[in-house]
Amino acid sequence: MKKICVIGLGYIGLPTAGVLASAGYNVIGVDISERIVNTINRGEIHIEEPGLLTLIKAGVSSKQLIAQTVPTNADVFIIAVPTPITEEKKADMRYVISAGESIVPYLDKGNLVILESTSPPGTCQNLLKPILERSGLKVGKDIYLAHCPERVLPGKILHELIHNDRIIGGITPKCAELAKEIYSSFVESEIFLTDATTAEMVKLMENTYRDVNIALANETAILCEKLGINFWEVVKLANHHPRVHLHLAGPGVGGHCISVDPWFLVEVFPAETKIIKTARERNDGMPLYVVKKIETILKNIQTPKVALLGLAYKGNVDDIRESPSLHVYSQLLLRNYKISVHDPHIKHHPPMPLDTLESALKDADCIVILTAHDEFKKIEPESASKLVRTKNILDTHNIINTEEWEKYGFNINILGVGKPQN
Ligand code: SAJ
Repeated sequence: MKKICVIGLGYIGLPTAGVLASAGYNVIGVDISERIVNTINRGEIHIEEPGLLTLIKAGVSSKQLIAQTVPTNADVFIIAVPTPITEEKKADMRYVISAGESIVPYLDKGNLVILESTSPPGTCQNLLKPILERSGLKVGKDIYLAHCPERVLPGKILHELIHNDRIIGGITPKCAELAKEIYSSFVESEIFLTDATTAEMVKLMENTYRDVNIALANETAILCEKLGINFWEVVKLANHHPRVHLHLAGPGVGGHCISVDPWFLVEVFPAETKIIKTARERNDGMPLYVVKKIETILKNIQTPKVALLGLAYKGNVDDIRESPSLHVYSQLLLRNYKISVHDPHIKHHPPMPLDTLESALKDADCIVILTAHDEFKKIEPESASKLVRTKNILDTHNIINTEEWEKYGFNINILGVGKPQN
């Protein structure tokens, strides 16, 4: 069976290494972090994802999966490293470059290299191919290069890895065919082949589609507040139309994908990306919009304490990358509020102190739900009412039972719900 080296053992690399190991490949997982490598070799994991622990435990105990800090010779190299953005909103390709460079000494005739990391259009052709060819081997002739963008949803990664359709773009058709052989070992749905730049663009447009639609939802929520009507009712009713799918408003767009990927297009085509850029700015402005709402709620309270519920960027995950909660937190700090933060999915996040639910709510003047964790839907308004100092709640995801909270005397504020105008 072929040997596969997976470079980068994060949210995508680790589950991919796990499913490849369970498909029978000899998988070498490579990560620059010794802590991560040691964790995996103990049969443990460093991220929260349903089903992942069992998968990795099985891979490690059957010796199909071994982690190490440096690459090694293999038949296939899969690069799954982060592609963040810089302060200037440019794609930071340092990790892709160093991953590419790190495998050059191990490349051999017939090897296949697959880039999974989401990347600006042209990355395989113009960035990775020249790096790999430093080995003296020609892409498309001696070695093969394809882009197979990951498209899985955190929280559902294992299911989606197996059941989502995959797009594979090769530098040449043969590159794509060879990559398909690998993914066919675990993908149960369709695999579509194309060229590398098209695959890069497909991935970027999927997330841009979502970002633009979320921006539209956030803008609609703001309009509804001004109109004194309920955004959530507007969405429900509009979505009865067969060709309309309004998205949901929230405190902003987080995660390593949707809030990042559209910038890759803006960077390459600054003059043409008008809608994409405006949408990005609308979503990036939402944390401040939420902070302004908190300010209004607390305007008559001396030295107010705000209880922020949810640090993760979305419900039921422990991922805080680009989380709108971090922006809300730092904006509140600037305003000298007392702040407590509770997130049942995150144990610690230095230097920010995390509280238990009880200590977060204790003496709070406003509870702010920032993440749609299931746990927050179950908070008892009765016990909350006994802990807080002032009974204010702001729900940015419309997840609470407003009648119940009202019953216990709370002043209810829901993002997107305006006060009726007479
Ligand atoms: N959000 C809204 N309103 C919505 C939907 C989402 O405000 O109607 C917010 C969420 O709260 C969150 C952010 O958007 O902050 C993104 O969450 P998400 O669940 O929509 O997406 P991600 O970033 O976790 O994963 C996305 C997925 N892409 C698409 O759905 C098109 C996933 O399939 C990709 O693999 C992933 O990006 C990626 O890696 O690119």
